[in-house]
Amino acid sequence: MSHTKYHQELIATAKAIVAPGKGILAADESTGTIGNRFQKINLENNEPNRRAYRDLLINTEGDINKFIGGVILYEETLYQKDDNGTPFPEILKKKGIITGIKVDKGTVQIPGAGEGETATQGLDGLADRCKKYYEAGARFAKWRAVLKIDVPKGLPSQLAITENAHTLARYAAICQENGLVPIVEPEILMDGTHTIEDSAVITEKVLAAVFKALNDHHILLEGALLKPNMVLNGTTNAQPAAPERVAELTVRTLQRTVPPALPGIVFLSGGQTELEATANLNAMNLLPNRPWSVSFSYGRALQASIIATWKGSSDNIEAARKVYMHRALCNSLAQLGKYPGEEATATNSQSLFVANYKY
Ligand code: 5MM
Repeated sequence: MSHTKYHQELIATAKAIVAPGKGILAADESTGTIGNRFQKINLENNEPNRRAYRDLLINTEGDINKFIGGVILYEETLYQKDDNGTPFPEILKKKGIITGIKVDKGTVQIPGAGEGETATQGLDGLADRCKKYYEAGARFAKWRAVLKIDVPKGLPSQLAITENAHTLARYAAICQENGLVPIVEPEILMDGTHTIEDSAVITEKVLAAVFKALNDHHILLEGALLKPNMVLNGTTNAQPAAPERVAELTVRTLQRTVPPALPGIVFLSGGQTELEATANLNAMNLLPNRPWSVSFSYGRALQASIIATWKGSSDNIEAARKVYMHRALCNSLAQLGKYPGEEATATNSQSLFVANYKY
């Protein structure tokens, strides 16, 4: 990229987020999405409850900053404060955790494309919003594009791939111009009857298009991160593939498409269980030829058991924080290829581990 005044800062920020043992907590659920999560614990989706939940995560003490390099927030959370009146980004900064912000405005059907094929909105006014978010303490951003696989119908269509690659690149350029490291998230949904081999072919095609667009738009790869899906069996195809197979096909796909200039690949979990997401990440980090940090940016796979433990009650905050610490530690070890399983992790760290807990 031609040189924005943030050139060196972007490179340093991207590198710090994915430093050894670190990944990202994606806590940027929009109001509707967090409502779906709260519904599972019968909790009303209102501003005080959303603030209380984000406070639980952000005000977790101790070693959390050794495992979590960045937290992605939703706009509402970026401007909220804890009970002492300290803005959330300031709390994260004190802990050495970098604040991120979701900047997309959701998806809409692409007219003329396949059924359910979407474009992501939010480019209008994005530069101004990035400037405001930077002032509020954000140093990286996230934009989610969504693609779906339907092999008999030929989806994703070329139109959906081209549109989403282009929009991701436009978003990334605007972020870098304004000091935010862009996380580029082309999520190919795991729903469907496709095989893991189909997923590999399509993920390779999509990532190749995304990196061509990033190059066309002069993106500074050293100051950006990729948030892809893992290569998996479709959810209605079969049982989940073994971690070794997921790792083999996912790492092969990345080797074929992602330049070594990119500092980090931070996977989304996409509906995998917490344990699957950790085991698959660990298996990838046991393979050779990974020029990038291979890490996590999990939403559901970090938070499902935290929310289930919290249940919306202040009595459960400490227990929920221990669950957060445990999952973050497991994923941190997986990022290093040193995850020994749930129980051994808990024993070694004396962290809270609920035997037979159903993740
Ligand atoms: C945490 O959820 C993020 C925002 O979702 P909505 O736009 O639907 O509110 C989402 O982009 C998330 O960061 C990624 O999908 C990864 O989360 P998962 O749960 O797949 O790890």
